[in-house]
Amino acid sequence: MQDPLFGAETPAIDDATPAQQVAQLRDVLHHHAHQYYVLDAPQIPDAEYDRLFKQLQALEEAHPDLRTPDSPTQRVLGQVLDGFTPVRHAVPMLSIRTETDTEASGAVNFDARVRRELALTELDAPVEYAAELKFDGLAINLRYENGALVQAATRGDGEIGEDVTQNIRNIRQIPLRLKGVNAPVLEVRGEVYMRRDDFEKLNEQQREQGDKTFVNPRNAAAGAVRQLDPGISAKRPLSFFAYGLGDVQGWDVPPTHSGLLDALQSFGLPVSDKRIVARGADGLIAYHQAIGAERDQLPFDIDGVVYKVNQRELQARLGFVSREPRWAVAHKYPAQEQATLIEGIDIQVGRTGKLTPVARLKPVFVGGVTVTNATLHNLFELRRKHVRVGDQVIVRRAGDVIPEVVGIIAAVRPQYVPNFRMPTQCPVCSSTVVREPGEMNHRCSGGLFCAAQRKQAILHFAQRRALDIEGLGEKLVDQLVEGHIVRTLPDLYKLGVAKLAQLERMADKSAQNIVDALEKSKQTTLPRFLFGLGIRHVGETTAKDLARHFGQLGHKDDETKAGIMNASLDQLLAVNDVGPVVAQSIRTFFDQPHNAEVVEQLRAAGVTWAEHEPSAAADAASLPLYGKTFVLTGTLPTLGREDAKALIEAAGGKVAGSVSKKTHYVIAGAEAGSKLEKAQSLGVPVLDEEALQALLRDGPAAPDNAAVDQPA
Ligand code: 5U1
Repeated sequence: MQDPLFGAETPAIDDATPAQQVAQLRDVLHHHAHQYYVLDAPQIPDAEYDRLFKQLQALEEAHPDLRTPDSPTQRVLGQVLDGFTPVRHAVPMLSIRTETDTEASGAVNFDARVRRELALTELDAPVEYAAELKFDGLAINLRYENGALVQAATRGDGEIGEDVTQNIRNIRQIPLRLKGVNAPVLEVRGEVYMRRDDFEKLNEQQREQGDKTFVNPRNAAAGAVRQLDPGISAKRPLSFFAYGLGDVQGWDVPPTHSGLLDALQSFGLPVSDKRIVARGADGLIAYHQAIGAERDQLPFDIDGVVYKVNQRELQARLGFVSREPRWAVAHKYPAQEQATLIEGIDIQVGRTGKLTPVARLKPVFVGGVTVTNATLHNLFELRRKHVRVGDQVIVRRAGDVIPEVVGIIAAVRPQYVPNFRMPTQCPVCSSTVVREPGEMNHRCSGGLFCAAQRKQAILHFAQRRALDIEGLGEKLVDQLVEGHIVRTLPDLYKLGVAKLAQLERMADKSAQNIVDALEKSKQTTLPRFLFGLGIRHVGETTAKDLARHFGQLGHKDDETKAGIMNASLDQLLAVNDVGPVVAQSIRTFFDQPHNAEVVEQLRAAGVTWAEHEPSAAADAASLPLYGKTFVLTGTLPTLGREDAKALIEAAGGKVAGSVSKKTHYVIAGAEAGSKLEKAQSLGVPVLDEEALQALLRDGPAAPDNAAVDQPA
């Protein structure tokens, strides 16, 4: 029999007593939930997890006395409450001193204070700190007794919080049972938060259903935790990071904070891997700057970083002032929300004709940049937020997400201003504006007749992930469309140096570069081409799936393209992840004669894709990395992540987001994180960029990859 924890086979539990079977199934399910939700490295298919889960449910049904609160089956239960029960914290939940000086001096001041309090002189060594992220969420105390989660409470006023156990049980990342520790009492403190992508998805859903949207991930998370109906709470995707302790009985707390975080992680709790041990003010400054540079790319909001004196013994010497420890500080970053004034509301027309109301703002510095525009999404959203010209509003800019108006500061509304109305004609081409029944968005009906849609369509086609036409940016496209030089995509390939050189601020050399870039872009791949056409709902992944699927039917090159263009709805529905909406959108696109014509004209202009494009199964199988799965981690010396991914895929390989036993290679660069550790623990070969290049050139050396070096 395979190891029941790792094998996909059913554990051999049939001979065991029901109690043993239940215990074994729980262990297996806890293990796989941890792999999936915390480590992002699933080891068994979802269907297998579901099967084991149902097996456990059936056993518990037959033997109710074996049901315990820490069973994985007990997560999404609970009843609608009238209110939350107060909980007195065994150890008060303290707050943290905030350093609002967002410059390096903030770290210098903290270090100086710590040294002064500890009576250290210049001759003493730098103080050691544990540095971690300051998550923008809601603080929670998790109480484990004998290893099982028995209670979760909010911070409240620090002395008395609220019992939110049944909602917290819905957070899959939070273990119901700790691994390897059975202390009579172990309280873990940390932050419940919502990832940015989960927040965007949740708001998109709310918008589609005409429901109220959430202001920011923190409010959405706090609302979900304090939701009286656990059924509603369970639908709000929450995450958790542990960062400290409350009451502890019967466990030897490690002597350093960094050691404590490592221990919590080993118990199966999620702890952010963006933590370091830093020495002195210089170490803190470097950390603050490095995380600041990465902040926009993090999958969740942070409002700063936290520095803690690492040695607990020194923490004890430093003590507290009011409710804040002297040994910790939260060093802030510029706020991601600011108040400003709406000076006007403009309408932007997108690639698909969608009309988006955009607030013109009094410039405001938010999230590290000056923002002058912010989306209001659509008329319904705008109305729900009661936004009008002249209002003082809160603007949010976090991550790569476009800035948005999250709400008005109602108290400062000036005198009566009429409600905003959507135009009945497109502000760009004057075509009729329509809104289909049940749709929240207004659209221009002008299609490619509309210059705004044409501009966006060209920029989409030219972008790096599509035809990658270097130099064809917004300003040039504006000139080309407004000067009636380019009306359709194929017109791009009629551009010559002489024509381009006549444009404003266009030197001969630049014109030649554009022509060269256009020429180069003609050698593309079918997925890039399909994505570049801008078919509604066809992103990069769907474009790849389409190319692969129709390629597998035996078509080559033009035949594959024709196969897609002529596919019936049923044939399209047979493609991986293509549902009715996407299939209909593809059909509608190619049913329009002018779209089919654009494709033919692009082909006639010389746009082509390589014969060995991995769209045909036979071709794909002969590619050097066919059937190999890669995971990328860290920063490679010369290749960007997208470049490395494109090279691997062009050679027939696949790039996955997490490491599992099925991963063939992990490509690791500088500052590789937990994925590297995971690869090493599973014995997955780890390569650097040079080895990747060799692999791309020569393919795997031997069937068992024996020649691949494993870095120490
Ligand atoms: N990462 C982290 N966030 N945070 C918040 N650590 C941390 N520690 C805190 C708080 C309020 O308080 C302790 C220093 C008591």
